[in-house]
Amino acid sequence: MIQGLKNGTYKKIVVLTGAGISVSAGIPDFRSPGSGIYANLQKYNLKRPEDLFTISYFLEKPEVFYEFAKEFDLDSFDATPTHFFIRLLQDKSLLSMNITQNIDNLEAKASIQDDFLCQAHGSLRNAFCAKCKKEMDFLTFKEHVKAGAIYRCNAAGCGGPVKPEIVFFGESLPKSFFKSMKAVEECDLMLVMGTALAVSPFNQLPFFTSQGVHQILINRENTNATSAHDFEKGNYRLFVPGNCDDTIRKIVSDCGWEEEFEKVLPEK
Ligand code: CNA
Repeated sequence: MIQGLKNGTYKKIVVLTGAGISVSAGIPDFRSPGSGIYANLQKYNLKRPEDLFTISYFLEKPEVFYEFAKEFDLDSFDATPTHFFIRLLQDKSLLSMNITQNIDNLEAKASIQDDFLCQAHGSLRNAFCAKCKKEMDFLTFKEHVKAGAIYRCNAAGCGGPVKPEIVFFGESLPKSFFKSMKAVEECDLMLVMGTALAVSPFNQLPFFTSQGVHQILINRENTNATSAHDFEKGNYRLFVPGNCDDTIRKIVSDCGWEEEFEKVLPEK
């Protein structure tokens, strides 16, 4: 399959990404044992780690998410070599769509254009009232987070807590996610990187490619919680274990793209 990248077999590549591709930037993922966010939430006394990102819990106790958000200034992180590899695919007109679960906006820092990007779980660009959905001022939301104060909706009679435009458990995905299905159906290669494929409906996307389309999982672990997600099964799937930045550098070298890759990487 890697050979197919080199010899130009694949021209409509869909790249599915998750929190693992931003780990080398310094942003923890959810589920990595020990270092993941879910393993480090003891102080919040949650019944389930997912509660922190669940809409019903947020409406009841917004202060917990606000306290958590105060610890993370996602503006301060830089895109990783893996993000820049996706940008290289874009520059080579091989990228059909990068569908990401990430909300950190590192794609923009790697100059991946909005036309080639679907942020399936939203992003940290806008803020909305969690109750009446009124758009609120994002900078004011950030200021409140910094100050440890809950920003409340100013619509008459509402007063709901304001949250960033990231999709919480229990909320619908943006329309752009469903639009991106066309790219999935038409792709000739699916690259899946840095995700446990544990969140539905995103984790259903690999089932919507045409029959026999090659799919490569680049991840520290196989996503084999269900056999349907096992990338070591089926002769059109390949699991490449390891850190995605390392695998990306190997692919770049195997394809002879080192010079082009160095050009898109930021200067050290
Ligand atoms: P996850 O469930 O935490 O899974 C991450 C996967 O990446 C795991 O299988 C890890 O083994 C793997 N992994 C970790 N580091 C690396 C690495 N360097 N190289 C290769 N693989 C690695 O996260 P998912 O993205 O699968 O779950 C979806 C959630 C996570 C979405 O709703 C996101 O919004 C949410 N999330 C996003 C961010 C972010 O935007 N950076 C951070 C944390 C969580």
